[in-house]
Amino acid sequence: MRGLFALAALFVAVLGKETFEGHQVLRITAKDDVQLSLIKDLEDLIGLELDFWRGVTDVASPVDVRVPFHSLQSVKIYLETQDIEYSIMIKDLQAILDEEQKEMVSVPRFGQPRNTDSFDYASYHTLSEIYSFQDMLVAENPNMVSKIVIGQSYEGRPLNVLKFSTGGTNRPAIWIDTGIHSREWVTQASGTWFAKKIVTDYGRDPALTAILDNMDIFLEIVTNPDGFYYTHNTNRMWRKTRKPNSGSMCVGVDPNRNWDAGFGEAGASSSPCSETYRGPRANSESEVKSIVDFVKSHGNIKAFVSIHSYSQMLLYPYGYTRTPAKDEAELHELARKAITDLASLYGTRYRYGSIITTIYQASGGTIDWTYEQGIKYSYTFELRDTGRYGFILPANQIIPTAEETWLALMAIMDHTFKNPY
Ligand code: 0X9
Ligand code: ZN
Repeated sequence: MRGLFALAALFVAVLGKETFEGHQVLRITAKDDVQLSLIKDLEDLIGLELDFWRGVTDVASPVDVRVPFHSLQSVKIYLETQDIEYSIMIKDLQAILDEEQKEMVSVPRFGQPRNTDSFDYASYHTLSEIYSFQDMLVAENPNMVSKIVIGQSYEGRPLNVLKFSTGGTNRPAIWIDTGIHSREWVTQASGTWFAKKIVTDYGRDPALTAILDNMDIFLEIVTNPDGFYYTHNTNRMWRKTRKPNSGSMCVGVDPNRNWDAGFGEAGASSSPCSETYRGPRANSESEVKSIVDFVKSHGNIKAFVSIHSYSQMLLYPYGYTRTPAKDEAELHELARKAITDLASLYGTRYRYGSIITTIYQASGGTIDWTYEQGIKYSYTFELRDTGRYGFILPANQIIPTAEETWLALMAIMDHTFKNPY
């Protein structure tokens, strides 16, 4: 069995892209704690090569799992024998990936866009396209936008952050990042749209104008560039960083388990082959450490928003502990306002609350660390959808997703601006 996987990996290395022919995404619903732990047992069966898109939590929340073709029969028989309910969310993953690829190449492009007005916001883009988008935006708006390189990825790519500023020195600031999990493509696409929205709305939207006259905004669109490059060229389903793990054939660390907040506690894996591998130590990933250094040296960040997909949730700390955040009441109320604004556009419904009570226990997560650094308005989004397409959200949902999310971001930024601390 092992040899077979190694051979398959070698094939991919030589021939290019991994395919997901016959892979299905199953939604599994436990009806009691016994069934829940039976589902949990599946996580440890490495040979099945399961990929949990939505992890095992409690009886109330279903589990979404990508099952490779070679494991489908065993998994289905296992579930059926234990009388565990499941449905098929995605019948053939490769079919929707083919659709995604077709959209990326079929959209008429008149060569590369020459400016950010002709950039196609309704399509997914490669790493180099997003990098050149960032440079165009800076060139077009030299008085407002600059590019800061906060570090390098493991493979040596620049970690670019766009700074939106109308002046001042070390003004109070808002941080937004997208794409820390590389396969969550709607997040990098939304980040690109947000960047354009900020320069367009400044001077037009009074609320944003007031914010930018007093605060800076930092936006890291491609927070995990190695992973993102890999999703385009080798494995669309890649989530982690691309740093090799010593003593293991498995590559990468979950950059949302690598932060120094509850690091190593329950809610992350110590196994390098796991999708939620926490890494050898906190901040072992330069993609994480670079943000940590930036946040510390800046010292005046007042809101920190880390954007993921999917599930449609707006979450605040904590993820690693059930102890409520000391600002829980205010964070909860602001989340309610933000998701109400979000829903006003297309009716998209979000759940909200602390990470541990709303999604699942996750240790070493970004916003637990930022909150413990004293950044009160620490939030994380899980954008569209709720599982119909999961991480493969069709490109025609990019703009609606970005538009509605922007309303929630504005609510958070506006509150931060009006409630200095
Ligand atoms: O498991 C995670 O890291 C998050 N879900 S995802 O599907 N995007 O991987 C949930 C953890 C909650 N924290 C954040 N959303 N940051
Ligand atoms: Zn994520």
